[in-house]
Amino acid sequence: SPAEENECNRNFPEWACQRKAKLEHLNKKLTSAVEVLQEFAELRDSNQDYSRALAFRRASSVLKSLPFQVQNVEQLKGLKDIGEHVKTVISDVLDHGSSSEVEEILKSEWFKKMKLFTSVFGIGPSTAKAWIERGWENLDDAQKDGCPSGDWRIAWGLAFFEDLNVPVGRIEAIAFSQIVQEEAECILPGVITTLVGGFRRGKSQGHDVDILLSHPTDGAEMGLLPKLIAALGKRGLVLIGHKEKNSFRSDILYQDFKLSARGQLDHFEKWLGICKFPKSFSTPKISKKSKPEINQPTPCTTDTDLKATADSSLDESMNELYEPKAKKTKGSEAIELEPNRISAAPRDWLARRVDLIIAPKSQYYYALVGWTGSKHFNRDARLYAQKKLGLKLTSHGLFNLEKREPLTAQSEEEVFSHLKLPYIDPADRNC
Ligand code: 8DG
Ligand code: MN
Ligand code: MN
Repeated sequence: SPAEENECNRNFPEWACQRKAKLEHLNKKLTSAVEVLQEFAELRDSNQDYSRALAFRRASSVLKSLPFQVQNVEQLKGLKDIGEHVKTVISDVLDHGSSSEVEEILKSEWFKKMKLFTSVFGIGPSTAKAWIERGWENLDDAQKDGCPSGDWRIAWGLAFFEDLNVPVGRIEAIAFSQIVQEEAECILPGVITTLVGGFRRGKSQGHDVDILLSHPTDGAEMGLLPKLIAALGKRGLVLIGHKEKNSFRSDILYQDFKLSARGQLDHFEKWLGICKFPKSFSTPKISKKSKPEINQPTPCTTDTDLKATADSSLDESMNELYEPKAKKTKGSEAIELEPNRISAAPRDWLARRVDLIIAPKSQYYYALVGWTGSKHFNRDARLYAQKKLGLKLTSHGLFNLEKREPLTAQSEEEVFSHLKLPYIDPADRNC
């Protein structure tokens, strides 16, 4: 009833991180319209401020958490994140089935090109804009140019564009993370492997596979990543990738309150890359014969010679193995040649984006919240922590900048209780 709805709006929690937002909600038609406006603003204003995009993001986040289906804009009375612009769009969708403003954006050549270009791994809005300015119409134009930036992500992102734009299924993601778990367990017994990102929020598909690794003993995780990549490489699962060293520094963290200019980026040791997922990953055998094999301990590919290379020398040899040969010659032509040759060859695997993140146990539960997302959940929780509690929240921890001390957590629940927030299940963080 209208009275109940008004009551509900009055009590509606101000922050997205205080609300439950499931994947399946009641206002999808409205949120998909608002999200087009958000995406358009995000792409257009990429080098200025995101405030317009953010306003749309907040509005769609509110719609996702509403306990009723909106049939009339009157029902939105009292909800502070739903402004006049959004109300107009919603009325249009409710009255005519679509919004003319949204339809115009979807039809615009600029938007179509920006969407296409930014869907390439390694391409953000500013590069996409530069490509449009050069008069490029499609990915062939970019291919022809031979990736002059020399960025391995763009070269491989273009070469495997089709594979990478087929959504990763949940079954594949689980199959891969089980292999990661097995290999990591051989290298570092007791390792904790968690499938994070959208899959942990219950999504059935994603654009990549995010896996967070840790160990009950703080510091034991050091040195795991290069060995893990080598082991996955030995199993023929690695195509290309790049390791980032841990760059977390508490002295810098405590210097000022600015929520990192790098946005969601953190300082964990990680590997961002492209893996080869055998096609069998997405069609797991269900024959009786294969069943017992699953429970048997899988032989490790990690053998003694692999262990022997586990020190500093490994970094060098790994780069040779998993980066384009051209890295040495610096020739842009060679960078482009290698991925194209591989992508054109007949193959029984799909290229898939994978993020492997290493967190020490002392930061693990914050890393878990951060890497579970959603991005908007993180953004909102960080802003809430700053504005409401005067604390700085990142994927590394929750910090009191005045006392110069972190609030440590031994569980995800404790992260929420430090934040004075009700615990929100990962499936309810799709805001
Ligand atoms: P999708 O892959 O299903 O499309 O969506 P997703 O899984 O929610 O997004 P994602 O881009 O894979 O990122 C997963 C979460 O990780 C997201 O909420 C943001 C968070 N995150 C951090 N630190 C970093 C970082 O340094 N880089 C990136 N890309 N994401 C980070 O907490
Ligand atoms: Mn993801
Ligand atoms: Mn990711």
